[in-house]
Amino acid sequence: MFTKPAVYLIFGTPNTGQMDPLLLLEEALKGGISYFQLREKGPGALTGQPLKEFALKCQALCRLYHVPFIINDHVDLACEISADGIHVGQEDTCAQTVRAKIGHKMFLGVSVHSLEEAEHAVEDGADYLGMGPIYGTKSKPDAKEPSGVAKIIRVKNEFPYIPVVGIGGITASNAGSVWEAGAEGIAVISAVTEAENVQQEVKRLTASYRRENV
Ligand code: 3NM
Repeated sequence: MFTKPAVYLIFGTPNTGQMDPLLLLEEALKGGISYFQLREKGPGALTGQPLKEFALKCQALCRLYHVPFIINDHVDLACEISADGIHVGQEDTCAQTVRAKIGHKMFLGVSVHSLEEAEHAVEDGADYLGMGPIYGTKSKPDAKEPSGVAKIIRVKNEFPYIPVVGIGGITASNAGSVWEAGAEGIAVISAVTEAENVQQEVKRLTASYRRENV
């Protein structure tokens, strides 16, 4: 997994403003995203049956484009609908518990903010790490202080084989240093959800790896 350069899109219905979230997802899939994570959090987030129905629609779209579908935090839902992966943060269900529950049927991503958290996540069986926030972000009100790419470099030094995805305030214009730090992927919310042209923005994010302008 995580063939470089991976462009990993994250959103939930509270992130998509006026735009129909399924339309947004389809545009992003057409643009060539590598992964999609449904992160249904914050004011107005769907829960229960409406969340399940929405997740199933996202999953169906991702399958059409052969893009892995990952669910943030809702471990039971992810198991029930057989998502491709689960992503947990430090405040969510503990990674070790999730790994024990899902075995190796699904992949497991863990958000980390320090080398120590990365060490624990690897011990707990994470398949990849989300490391952030790299830059300032307005998409996560309780985000920690941005720390640039230094921590990615440290984690890649210690764990060269675990894929790392940078997150937090990443755009096509500032992604270059995240790739240079050794990240396999860049994870974004607002760069895509707030783009005027979603397909084009995904292409720009992908091209940032080769420092190309598209
Ligand atoms: N997790 P945007 S930062 C979901 O640091 C999330 O773990 C973060 O959104 C972390 O691309 C973040 O709009 C928000 O900045 C990313």
